[in-house]
Amino acid sequence: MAEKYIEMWKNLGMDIEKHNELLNILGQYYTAVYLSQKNRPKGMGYFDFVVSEIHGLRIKELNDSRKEGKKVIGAFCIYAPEELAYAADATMVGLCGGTDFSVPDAEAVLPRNLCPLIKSFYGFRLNKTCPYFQSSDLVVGETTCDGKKKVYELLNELIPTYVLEVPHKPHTQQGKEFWYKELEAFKAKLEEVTGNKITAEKLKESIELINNKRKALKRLSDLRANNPAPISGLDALLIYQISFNDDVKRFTDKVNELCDELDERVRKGIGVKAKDAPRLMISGCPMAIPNWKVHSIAQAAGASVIVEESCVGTRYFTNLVEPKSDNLNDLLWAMVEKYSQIPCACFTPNDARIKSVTDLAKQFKAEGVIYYTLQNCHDYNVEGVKVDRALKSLGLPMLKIETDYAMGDSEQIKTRIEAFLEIIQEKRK
Ligand code: BJ8
Repeated sequence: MAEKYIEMWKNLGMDIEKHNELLNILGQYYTAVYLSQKNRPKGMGYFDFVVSEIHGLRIKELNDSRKEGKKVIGAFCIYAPEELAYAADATMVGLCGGTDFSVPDAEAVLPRNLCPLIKSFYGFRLNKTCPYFQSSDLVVGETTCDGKKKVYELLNELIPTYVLEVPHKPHTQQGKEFWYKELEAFKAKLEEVTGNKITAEKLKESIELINNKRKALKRLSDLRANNPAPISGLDALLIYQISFNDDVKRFTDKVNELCDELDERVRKGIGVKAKDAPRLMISGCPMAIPNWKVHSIAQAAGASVIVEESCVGTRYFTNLVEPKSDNLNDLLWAMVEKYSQIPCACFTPNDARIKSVTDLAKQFKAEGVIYYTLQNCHDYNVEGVKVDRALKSLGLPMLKIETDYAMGDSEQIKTRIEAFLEIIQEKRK
């Protein structure tokens, strides 16, 4: 890929040498983790192609559209209201970092004991190896956890950063009214940046566009409840990750095509793991691309990963925006209702998440839950106490894994997951 896009990357101000280093590492990692899997659905071919062109063709598409006046908005959270961005005729892309490649650059500025997701994205902006960052006209942060909130102040020194204030009790009436005002303010910001007016008609269209994407992802997720699961956890995770960067309409069509193939697999009883493979749910912090660490270890240990209670997972697509009418006010209120149902651990109290974990465990017939928390993520780490209690009441074992993006603890995680799978096997007896 490198040669034909070098001019484009130079024009984006990227560090070409360092970026080549990154591409080499990612290419090898992807081949080892993904392309070595057996019995993958044919439909994964499209997503492999997207990954192979993730810094190439997709960036070219974004920059071609920028030449025609379309803006690119970068985001870090599923609370960033993408429907508004598309209604302003902009494109929204995910900027969360999922690799330790950029962490040392961030650590030259930031404290080391900070969440790796935050260090990773900030490092990417510093070292100029993320073409999505380099292509963004505006980035939108949000006041979820303290680490992100403070890093956005520093990020604003490097790229225009707009911060949405997210209510920490979003399900209350007061929280909803506050969020409505934030949506209005963000709408005005987008209109200013893009020069386009967000009309009711445009917003209705973009709500439908994004709802269709969420529906396709939910369809994919629901298919994994079958035994055997027709697609691996790794492949499903990859699709959820790509959902933040690919063209929305094309992506939705491709996910639905893949689901047609998976329907057929389910009818024929074709799976990627044996029917008696232990069924694991993963719950916790989001796994930004290319964070495939825990899934690949669990899969190699013999587990079938069947659902992710995560923002790169069910939290993103469980609810839709469902307006009561076509007027702008109702459309915005429908967005308020949808977004206030995302159970992020930053919120309090967050009983909806505990319920969601237990509901999903039942729906997917999970036999065990890996509670995944990134180092220094206090919100998910502490909330693990309540999740553990709720799972215990269902008689389900939970394994808590607190890790970062480095591979140094892989062996230790492997040993712990293998022991966990043995506990599940014992329970079956
Ligand atoms: S809605 S989960 S995407 S904030 S950055 S909280 S891992 S210490 S990402 Fe998130 Fe939105 Fe919530 Fe979802 Fe912890 Fe790290 Fe903070 Fe993180």
